[in-house]
Amino acid sequence: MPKRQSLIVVANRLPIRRVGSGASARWERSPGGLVSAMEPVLERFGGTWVGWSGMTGRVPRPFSADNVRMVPVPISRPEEEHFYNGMSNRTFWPLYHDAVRTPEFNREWWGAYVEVNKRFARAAARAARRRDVVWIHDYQLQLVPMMLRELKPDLRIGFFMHVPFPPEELFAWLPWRSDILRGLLGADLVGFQTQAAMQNFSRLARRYTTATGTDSALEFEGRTVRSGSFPISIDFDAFDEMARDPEVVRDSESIRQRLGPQRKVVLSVDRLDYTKGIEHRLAAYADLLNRRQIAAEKCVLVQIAVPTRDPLPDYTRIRASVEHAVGRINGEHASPGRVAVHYFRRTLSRRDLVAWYLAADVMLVTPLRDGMNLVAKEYVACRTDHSGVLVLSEFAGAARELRRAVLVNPRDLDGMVAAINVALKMDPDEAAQSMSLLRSMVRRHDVRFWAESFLGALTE
Ligand code: ADQ
Repeated sequence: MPKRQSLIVVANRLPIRRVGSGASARWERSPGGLVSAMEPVLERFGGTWVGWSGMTGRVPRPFSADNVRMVPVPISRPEEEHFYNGMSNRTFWPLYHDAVRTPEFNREWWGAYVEVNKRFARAAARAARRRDVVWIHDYQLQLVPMMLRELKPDLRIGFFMHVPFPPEELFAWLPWRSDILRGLLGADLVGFQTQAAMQNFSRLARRYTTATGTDSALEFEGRTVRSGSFPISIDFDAFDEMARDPEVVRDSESIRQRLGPQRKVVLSVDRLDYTKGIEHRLAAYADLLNRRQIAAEKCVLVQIAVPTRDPLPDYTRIRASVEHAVGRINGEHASPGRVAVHYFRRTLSRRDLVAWYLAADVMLVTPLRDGMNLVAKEYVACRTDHSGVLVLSEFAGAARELRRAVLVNPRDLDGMVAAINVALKMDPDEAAQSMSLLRSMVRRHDVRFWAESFLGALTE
């Protein structure tokens, strides 16, 4: 990116969050893939981050933290309900994930979505100087590109969609489909995780707006809008290095000791979200135990789940259903001091997460649909000795790149059972060969590569 321009990141959430209260209140880096992805870019170029603080009370004035200027955008309590819990999480999230839950369409939510997107666009316009580069992120802010262009036509505007972009059969359900496409077409470059998502977008734009052109370059209202696939990734070196830290290695050995040193360890790590296929995975594991293809004495499944979007009914239901399934499996297969499935509902530190990745012989990443899935890449980066087998859903964006994983259709119970069996019994040399190829793939295409490819394409 040329030196004179600075970068403005616009995302639903700021990369920091307020913790503690009263005199001890302070800002802390918030966890998550987007923050890790953008951190190295902003550190290098400096810049501004426009986002919501996650609180609905009074909003702090813009301030600086770690070479980044933070611009908090206010969101009221009713807007949190309509824009965030409603339109973002009960309309777009399920619709863009193959409608695995029925999306709800509500005019009031839409009204709040338009208002909040306007506020983000105005905040970005105020923060940007002539010809700055603005990078807008994700499904909560799809109207911002065009709103911002109308306020400041001289900016370079990029948009990246972290979640899938659905085919016409699903997208056409949306009462505001043309508005969303027009919003996205305000960008100079629209990036997606996969080629398929990019093609869905371009076809829909030609069908529901006046755009013409090819999948990668559309003509719209006298401008060229490019689109492309830019698979997001992780900071490979940071995970690799942490996995070699002697203390982390000791922690992982201690985990294995406590689980039973002779047992194979099968691990899953997800947000407790209905798109992640946790129930299907537990059903497959239960089937293996019921049919005595594995025994709880020899093998243990560990499911680590981060609480997420707690007040929403679909999330309360998935939690109850996962907890019911875990209880049922343990009721039938646990023995004193030895459970068949461990379930931890909590957020772990990066170090603890890496210790778990190191402890796992088999990693099950089996979402029903996922834009990319960073957990799969993190596991690979932590397997410094090239051991371990990744079982990966065909419906995660990551499956386009991680072709040497054991690929599986999470809805195919027999296929899941077979895949877990293959992973548990894989010859160590074959596993090492696959892991080595997976590692070089993620090492080459790390998060810096992702950010630089996108920004390079945006500013060329
Ligand atoms: P998510 O749906 O959140 O991201 P994912 O890509 O797997 O899914 O990222 C989850 C992140 O949370 C990972 O970095 C993981 O380490 C972390 N995490 C998971 N469980 C944890 C736990 N118990 N404790 C601590 N950390 C935990 C969305 C899209 C994805 C896309 C990303 C980035 O849904 O498809 O890959 O954005 O674009």
